[in-house]
Amino acid sequence: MTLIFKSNADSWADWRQHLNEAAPDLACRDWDDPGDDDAVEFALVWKPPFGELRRRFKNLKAIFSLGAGVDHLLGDRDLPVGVPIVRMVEPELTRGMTEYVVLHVLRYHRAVPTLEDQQRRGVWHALATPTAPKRRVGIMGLGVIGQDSLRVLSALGFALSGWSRTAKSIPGVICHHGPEGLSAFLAEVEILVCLLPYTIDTDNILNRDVFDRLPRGAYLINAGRGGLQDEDDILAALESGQLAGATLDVFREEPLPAGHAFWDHPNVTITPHNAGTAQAWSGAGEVVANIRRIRDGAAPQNIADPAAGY
Ligand code: NDP
Ligand code: OXD
Repeated sequence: MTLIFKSNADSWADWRQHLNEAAPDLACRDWDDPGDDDAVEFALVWKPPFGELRRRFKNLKAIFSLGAGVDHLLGDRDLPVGVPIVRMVEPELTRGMTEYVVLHVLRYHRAVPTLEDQQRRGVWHALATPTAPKRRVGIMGLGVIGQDSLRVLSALGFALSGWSRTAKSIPGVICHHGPEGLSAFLAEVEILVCLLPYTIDTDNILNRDVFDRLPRGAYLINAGRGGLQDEDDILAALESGQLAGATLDVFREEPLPAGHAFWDHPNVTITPHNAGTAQAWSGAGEVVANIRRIRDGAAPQNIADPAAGY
């Protein structure tokens, strides 16, 4: 059994160590190492060059994404045919995403940007801030990460809404779904958190039309994908005051180009696509468990659906 690894964003040494510990019988090799490509049955990858998986590895049994999102794979028109693509679902990636969501929700909820501005200007002014039950947070995307974020926000007492593609029922959360449910979802949301995958249906979904349906002065947090956001519309909504602030982890072009208007916008917080990262010490076991399922003739867990795009 051989696994090939490819990523410019994850540590090969780390993953190799933890894969070896979890499966001593699994030979692991880096994409650029010499070896027999026909022996490779599994690929663990982040943004492999388009066309290469199919061209090089004729005997693949599964492609494991190093990220929860699989848009970096499904965008490849020349993928191996009939090989399952497995999303990265591992507890520490989920935990990191939840940490990010809670951090930035609380930051807006407690008006930290305004307090920091006051400090810079030497102003002592005790802002009145409501407590969590009087603040409605809305999450777009009620999958693994959206639901874990809701769990922690719920423990903090926030009023919660959610939006997904198919209908959901989550205790303590007002759930909406589909394009027909979007307006009702947005109407009351003061802090909008986007945790959607990037698909044909979600392309540019964070646009003026959506911002206009939020209460005036709402906040946006996007940790899904850059392709979900219309960046000119975000700037216009910030300019008009329809959005009071935006925290963005993902961008249409990454790294965010020098000179982009987001860089020094006073109401934009930028993080460099590091909201959550799969941890080798935790994720390797998940990958190996799926490899064992495949070896036992079962289907791996967390297969992406190419038709749905996630
Ligand atoms: P899941 O596949 O578990 O959940 C996706 C959710 O999005 C589901 O609730 C799904 O609806 C919903 N959805 C998909 N398409 C639509 C649509 N057209 N309209 C409404 N809802 C839709 O994904 P995860 O929670 O694991 O991850 C979500 C995304 O987070 C990833 O795809 C990735 O882009 C991003 N991410 C970003 C990271 C970062 O560091 N910035 C790190 C990790 C992930 P339904 O429930 O009905 O299927
Ligand atoms: C992911 C990511 O999808 O890191 O996991 O963006």
